[in-house]
Amino acid sequence: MGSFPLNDLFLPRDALFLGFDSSTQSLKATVLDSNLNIVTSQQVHFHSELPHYKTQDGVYRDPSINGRIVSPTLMWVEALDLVLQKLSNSNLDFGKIAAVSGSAQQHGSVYWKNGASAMLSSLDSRKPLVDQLRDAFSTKESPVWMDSSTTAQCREIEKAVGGALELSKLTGSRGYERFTGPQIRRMFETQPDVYKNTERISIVSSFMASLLIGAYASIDETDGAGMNLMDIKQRIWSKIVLEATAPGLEEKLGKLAPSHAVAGHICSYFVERYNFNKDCLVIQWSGDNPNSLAGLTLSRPGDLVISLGTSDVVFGVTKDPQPRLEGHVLPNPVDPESHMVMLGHKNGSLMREDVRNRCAEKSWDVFNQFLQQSPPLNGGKLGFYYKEHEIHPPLPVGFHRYILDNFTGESETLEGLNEFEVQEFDPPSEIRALIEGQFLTMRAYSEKFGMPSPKGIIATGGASANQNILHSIASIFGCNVFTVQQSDSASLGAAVRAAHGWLCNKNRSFVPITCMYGSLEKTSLSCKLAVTPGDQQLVNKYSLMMKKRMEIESRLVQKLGRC
Ligand code: ADP
Ligand code: XUL
Repeated sequence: MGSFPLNDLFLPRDALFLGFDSSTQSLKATVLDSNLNIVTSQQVHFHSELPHYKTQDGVYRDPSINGRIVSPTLMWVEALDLVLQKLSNSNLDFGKIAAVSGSAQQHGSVYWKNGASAMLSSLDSRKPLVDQLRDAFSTKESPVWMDSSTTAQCREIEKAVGGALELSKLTGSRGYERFTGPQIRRMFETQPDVYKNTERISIVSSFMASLLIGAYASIDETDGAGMNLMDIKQRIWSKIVLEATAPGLEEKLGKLAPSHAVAGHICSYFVERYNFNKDCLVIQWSGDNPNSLAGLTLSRPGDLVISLGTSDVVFGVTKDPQPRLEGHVLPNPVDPESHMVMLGHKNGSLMREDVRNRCAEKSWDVFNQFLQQSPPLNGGKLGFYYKEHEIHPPLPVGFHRYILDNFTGESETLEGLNEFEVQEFDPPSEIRALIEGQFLTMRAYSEKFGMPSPKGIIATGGASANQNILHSIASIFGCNVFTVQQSDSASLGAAVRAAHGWLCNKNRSFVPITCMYGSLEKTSLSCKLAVTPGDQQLVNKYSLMMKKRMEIESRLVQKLGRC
């Protein structure tokens, strides 16, 4: 465990640790005490509480450019003051906060205009941030993870480095449309003046940290792995990929930093406006999925996390990462010895909301009643539902419904199992086809990516509040499903990382995160069993259905696929 003075490694008794999550639909904040128990939490929902930005669920979908999806950068700035104001109204003693960190939606990028660092370093605490940073960006619209307009750039970058697998071996992922490198290349190609007028490119995590320290924060090595730009082995920018992406890029990106490092002290704006202590540390921010991993104390080998936020994501930890054509390898933000393996699906909660609104009177209760009414395996009804271009599988917007002829799930092979396409299902079948489809696909891709058959799954994110969805996950993956006290594990994990970064700083070198835990059951990080898998026969039947689904999917990809 290293040679550090264990006796000194305690979090100060009355210290607090603040974690944010700047996600697609909201900015959330969670405060932990030094026993890692939640003291308070707050959030700002972009769509309803900042309506003047006119976003739909936090984003703009550009009707004139296929797949272009952006968010207004200033909305994130305004949300920061608003959530701090809410925390202040709840009588939080900001003076006790020893360290702050944060999570952010991964991959999204912010373009700071030439001269913006001067604005950032001279913030006046009497005026809101948003009024002082209106002119700080060379484009007001930040491309976000939902964007899929960069297929050409992905292929160009892959080609320049020797192919998709080569890019994956170098950076942890092949070229993905939402990753920041292809996004930057597209900016350089389609808006060269914006690129030229940019002195610094942040990703959403380093952007929010920059606001807090009043200077440009480094990109952390974990979120940096979501850019298709970082050499995953050496954790430095990869020269060959930088060159394949855009000229003069290294200078605009700044340096990388480990996730546990201090980004800086909180700047005077926050000290004067909210009474933060001037010694409060800002620990490097990271991506929402990596920080969820920190908040969920994923330690048992073979456990997986399924995050059900705007996106559906599955991830786990490995000591032996093998970058492939599908999925992502990222550094583990709380353990330099291991990596995180991750797979994302774009059509998560917003797709479920669409089907709920169309088939279930816009009510989760009705949605759940229909899910209970329809039998597991759905009488052989299978659906593919994409309201956005999907990542896994690479299929465009569209819905496809099939019925498997006389499907019982009893046979061992796919022989003689035929399907026919239909135009619609009744509402209960539609809802079950959506839910089973989402998690059969997730299981199939996680197996393809070499993730182990999970011994247990921790479910998190907004939709993990739904027991019926968790039931389907347990039956399809064939294991227990656990939940945590707070479905927002990203801001919780950020607060944990704030405490961990504070300890590492005190120790002057990395400290294993387990040193902080004590008895996990007594903290807000403990998991509880939510559902069990049911009978093994059903799991086997789902395995057969999954194989059939993948066969149909591969035909769909051949016919309609983008990659
Ligand atoms: P993000 O962090 O990506 O902004 P969240 O983790 O906050 O997203 O999750 C928000 C989503 O949670 C909403 O879009 C909503 O569809 C989903 N959600 C909330 N409650 C339920 C529920 N009871 N059943 C299913 N989904 C739910
Ligand atoms: C992960 C991804 C999404 C965003 C959503 O690769 O694109 O999960 O992080 O916040």
